Amino acid sequence: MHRVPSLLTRLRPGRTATPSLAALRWKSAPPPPAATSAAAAEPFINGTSSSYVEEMYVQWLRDPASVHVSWDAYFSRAAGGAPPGAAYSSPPSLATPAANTAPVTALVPHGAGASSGVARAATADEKSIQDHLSVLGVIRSYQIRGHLVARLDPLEIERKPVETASEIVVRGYMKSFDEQDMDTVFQLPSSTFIGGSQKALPLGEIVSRLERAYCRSIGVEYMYINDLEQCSWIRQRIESPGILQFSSDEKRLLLARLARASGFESFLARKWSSEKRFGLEGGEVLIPAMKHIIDISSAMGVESFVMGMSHRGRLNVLANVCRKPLEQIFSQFAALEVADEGSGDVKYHLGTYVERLNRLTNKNVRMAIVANPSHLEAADPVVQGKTRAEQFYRGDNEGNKVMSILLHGDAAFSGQGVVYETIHLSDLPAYTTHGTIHIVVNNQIGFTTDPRLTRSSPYCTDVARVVNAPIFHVNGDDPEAVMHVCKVAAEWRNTFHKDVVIDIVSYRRNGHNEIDEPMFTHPFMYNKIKKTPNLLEKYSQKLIEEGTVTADEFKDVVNRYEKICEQALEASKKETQIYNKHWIDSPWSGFFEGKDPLKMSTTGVVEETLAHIGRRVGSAPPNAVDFVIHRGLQRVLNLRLEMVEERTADWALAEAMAFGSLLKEGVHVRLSGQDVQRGTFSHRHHVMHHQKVDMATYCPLQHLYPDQAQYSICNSSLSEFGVLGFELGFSLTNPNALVCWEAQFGDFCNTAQVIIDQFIASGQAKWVRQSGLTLLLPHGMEGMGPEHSSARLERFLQMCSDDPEYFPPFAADEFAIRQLHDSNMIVANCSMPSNYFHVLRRQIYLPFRKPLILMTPKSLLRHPRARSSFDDMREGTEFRRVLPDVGPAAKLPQAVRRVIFCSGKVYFDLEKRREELALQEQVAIVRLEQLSPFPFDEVKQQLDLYPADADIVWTQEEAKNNGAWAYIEPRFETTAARAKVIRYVGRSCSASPATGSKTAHVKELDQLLGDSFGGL
Ligand SMILES: Cc1ncc(C[n+]2csc(CCOP(=O)(O)OP(=O)(O)O)c2C)c(N)n1
Ligand SMILES: [Mg+2]
Repeated sequence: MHRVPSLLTRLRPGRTATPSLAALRWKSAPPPPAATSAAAAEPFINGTSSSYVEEMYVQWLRDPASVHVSWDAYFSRAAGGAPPGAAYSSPPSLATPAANTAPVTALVPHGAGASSGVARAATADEKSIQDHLSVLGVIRSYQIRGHLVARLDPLEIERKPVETASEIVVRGYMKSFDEQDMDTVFQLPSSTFIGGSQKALPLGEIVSRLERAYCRSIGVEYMYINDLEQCSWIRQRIESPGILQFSSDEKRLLLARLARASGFESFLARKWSSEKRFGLEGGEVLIPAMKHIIDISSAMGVESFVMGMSHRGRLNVLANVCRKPLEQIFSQFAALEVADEGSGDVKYHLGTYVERLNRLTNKNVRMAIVANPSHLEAADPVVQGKTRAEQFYRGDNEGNKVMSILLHGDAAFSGQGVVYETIHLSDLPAYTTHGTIHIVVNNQIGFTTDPRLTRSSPYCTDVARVVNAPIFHVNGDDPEAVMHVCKVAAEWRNTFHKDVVIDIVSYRRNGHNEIDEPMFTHPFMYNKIKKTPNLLEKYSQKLIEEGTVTADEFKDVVNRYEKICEQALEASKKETQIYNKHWIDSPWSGFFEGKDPLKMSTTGVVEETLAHIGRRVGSAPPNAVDFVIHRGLQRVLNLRLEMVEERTADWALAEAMAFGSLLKEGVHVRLSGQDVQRGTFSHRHHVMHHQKVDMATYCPLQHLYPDQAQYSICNSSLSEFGVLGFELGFSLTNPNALVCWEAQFGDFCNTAQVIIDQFIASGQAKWVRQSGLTLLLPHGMEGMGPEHSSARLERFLQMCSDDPEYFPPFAADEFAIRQLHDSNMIVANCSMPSNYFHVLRRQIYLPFRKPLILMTPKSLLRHPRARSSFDDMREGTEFRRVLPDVGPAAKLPQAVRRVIFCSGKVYFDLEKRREELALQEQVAIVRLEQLSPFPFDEVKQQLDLYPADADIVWTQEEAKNNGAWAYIEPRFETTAARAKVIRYVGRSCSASPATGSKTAHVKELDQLLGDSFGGL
């Protein structure tokens, strides 16, 4: 016989006044009764109860016998046309109740006069309906609010008193019940699975099953999910009786995995007691959790796992999830010389890649942990991009073979905006990875700060609610509960291909790192922690007590792992060097082999290819008659065809030719960013839109050649950090792809600064990881105000690693490629479409990969002089790092009195002014198209060409403290081997990148152009 939970008994207050049934006003007879507004206005027919009525109605429609007789009576009468209110008259007499089933009449209080039969029956019916509604309310309350009082905290610091807990969950719903009602059997609605095969349960049993499902070690948030099937799917896996039963084998495996997780940390603690390792102690259950997810996903067909995580527990994950050789991990603790390239990184940031057999599924799995900087959560979008790329190149369109797992700290998950930016990519067609499993190692602290001071949201995981991800909070000291939610999460991902979050509530046994004192700031918490036995101790005790393992067996497991660690340590001591390449997270097998790192062919293409691509991107879709295109677009297309006829290309056409020719050569091209399909400046138009049919589009670059590679042109979410990180990740997977990210305006890239600083500029040096990611950053002072003007060229240049005081002694024919090889990234500011064409193609032709940062034009897109002849893009042509003067000055260099060096759009302003001043013979203008690595050799040729006493000037349109000036000045001095070789002409230093006044802009430009030619 069921026992009523005492807390509920204590809670039950005086009964609230029940509304009179006669007062119910139905505007019309059902179906469906609950939908009517008058009914909804009734005190208990609203919200939850109205959906209950609807549910009862649906059930009744299917099978009248399946609902309570009172509902049957009501629906039958209502359906038979009973007038409003009348449908609620007394129900038919009830059948003999089943054992333990209280008939509705039994609920009528003693003393109700027998003579007032109708009134008595009406009262009974009223109570019955009220009770049913309350039961439904209770069930829904547990489903929605049960997590609020679940016993999630292993330290039990925040545990709520029993009474408060119940108030929080069931609120008023239990108030209508008496002690004796607890034995009353209630029909279970189809929105719960607590009955298992039983359709009805006593109220007390209903409550205790709900408590078991929702208020123990698992607190699940899912009722906000809009998809009913998904809600129901979760309910089934949380509520069904017996779901938390584990076999003896499963428990033993779990214990063995826990033993390894704990053993690893205690081994490191013993051997390197004063070394930082950001141990997992307190959250060791993470290891079996991850392994369980991998086992289950592997069984369901996943072959490759791309993972991202921060410092916490990283070494343990490497050792026990990835099974990275322990020797390699241990040798990171020794002060050994690095034997290969790169400046390396601390051991808890390094990436890894392993392929191994999953013992449980007997299938091979590949696991990569992406290298990451200290910047918490910054690797999230990188992991997603890498995952998506793997899926893309495998043709895994639903994520059945490749999946991502992201690990988070509680403080970082709630604090870092990139988490939101990443999660918001999860359902976008060009960015989805078909579901990520997020695991939060929620140790309830961030460095020294309490969650009460680090977030405003109730949970650290609330950000995931925006994408309707279910969130499983689980007590980390209940390892079986953790395994259960891992299983559900893995199955969820496999079923719905959507994100899911596991929040493992745990604690951090030590300080932030092992040499940090936590008692300074958290005396209360840490006194508790000191008294809390570790999980391995607790769980092994439990299994020994229940007879699943013997004490000796357990000891044996622990000792065996200890021995493995000892042996690995001995082996690691024999190592004399460490290799950064052992920690590559994205190996490109086959890419470098057989390649001469200093050889590269030219990047021009045959004219027929240029013309073909030009004609394709200049034409309407093949079925143009049916496909109505915008008139303005038609003009753009016509212009493109004209240019093809004239054998010229503007910026957009040259870009299409670069992309198209690579596609022809089998190179996947992906361009991603905000509004890239049309282009911020309405110049690209890679996707044409049917003007009469919604979503009917045509992308000519996808239809150039029958056997071409795929072209991905992806309008992104309005995020820079998330999307740039994603594209960086994408670029890591396949070196034979041109992956470009375009900023709407160049300066917006500063919201993605972490990706630029921590990954793009320094990724190869730290992690031996190359990337050919290309950034297109619209840049130029055009009177558009302080924002929208500067892509912050100076910042990129400042991060370039070429030495300003070192003129590389490379042979002339190898100078350019050697410099590129040794650089950390390339920064270019092209002034001609042909050079843009070549620099894009060069990204693929290089025998290695380097990030390319391109300042791209705005007004230049349509500048009549910014057009290139096909001759500059044909076979044999290539990217030109410097564009020398080709006019009268170059023809008679001895007569030149001034040489103006510049870069980008200002060239056209200078050229025009020179023409106006008729100074073509006196002034040479030289363009630096590639700023970094600095073309020392070609600049030297230019300096040598002109008279030694010629005035050498650098003109830029950016303010003096911005732009390329600070970068080029010392390099000119190195080139000329003398100080003050070049003088600055341009705007003064400025705090703001550009003026907000158009007039001031024009004046400033006039002034700098005047100064450029002044004194001649
Ligand atoms: C973006 C960023 N800001 C600040 C830090 C400094 N920092 C390192 S760890 C840490 C606390 C992280 O707390 P949490 O995310 O809960 O992870 P835990 O260390 O508790 O596992 C902070 C603030 C950082 N690494 N990254
Ligand atoms: Mg934390």
